[in-house]
Amino acid sequence: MPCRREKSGAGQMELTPREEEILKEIDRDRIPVHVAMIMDGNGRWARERGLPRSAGHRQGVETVREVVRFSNYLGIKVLTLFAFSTENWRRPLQEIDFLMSLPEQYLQSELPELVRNNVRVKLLGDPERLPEKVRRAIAKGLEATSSNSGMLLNFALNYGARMEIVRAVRAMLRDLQQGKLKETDISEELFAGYLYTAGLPDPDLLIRTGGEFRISNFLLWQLAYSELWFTSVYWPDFGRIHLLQAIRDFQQRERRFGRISPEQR
Ligand code: V07
Repeated sequence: MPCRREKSGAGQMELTPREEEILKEIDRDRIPVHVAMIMDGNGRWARERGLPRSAGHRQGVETVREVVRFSNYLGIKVLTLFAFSTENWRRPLQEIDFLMSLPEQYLQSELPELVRNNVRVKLLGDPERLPEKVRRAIAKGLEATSSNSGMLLNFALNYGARMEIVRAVRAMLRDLQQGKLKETDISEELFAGYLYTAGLPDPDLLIRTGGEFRISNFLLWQLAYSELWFTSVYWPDFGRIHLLQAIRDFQQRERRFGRISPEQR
């Protein structure tokens, strides 16, 4: 019996012949479980068109919509998007204001579809510094999708990996002092449980758009064994075809997690 793929809740999707071509080279049973993305190049995309940076960010949200839909369709279980770093507060105030309007905008238009498609939304990062209206919009999104069991959509917002690690150390020390754990309990697994990503599998694949070859303080602990995929394509131009290429390349790589390959043995 042919295997039908609608369980993820994404339903049908019309693919272009080029997309179909790449999809045929992909093993649908080996889709990366967790994909993380650094969505870079929005400002340059705008500048090259003589547009304000905000136009790049707005177009970037369109890409988020499309990527979320398509990831769900492909059966990715966890999608983690780096939306705003702890370093981004150094940007001009006007740009920050605009960026801070995007979570609400996105959730306002997408929440019904996210709910329908069984997607669960989560925040990675410190909500404390976020404006009240952003916190409220996100709380509503979390609440409305909290019982969903399909794809988990993580937005890293006011996120920095070193800060995440420091925060985890503090929380662990607190538990140590309160006698909830002892020094010999400390292990990689225990420590991972204090991170924002507690309970989630590490990313199998990190995609960075925009032509830079850096990790930029994103998921430092969690990316230890991830496959990294870089493209010069700007985030607003990133599309289904690129995600398909990334997954195809991912499947052609040999993941060893520090072991030697069998033919070397
Ligand atoms: C932002 C669009 C994508 C390109 C990168 C910068 C601009 C979606 C969100 C978002 C965040 C939280 C949430 C729902 C949506 C977002 C910011 C910037 C700050 F719960 N896109 N996007 N947030 N950009």
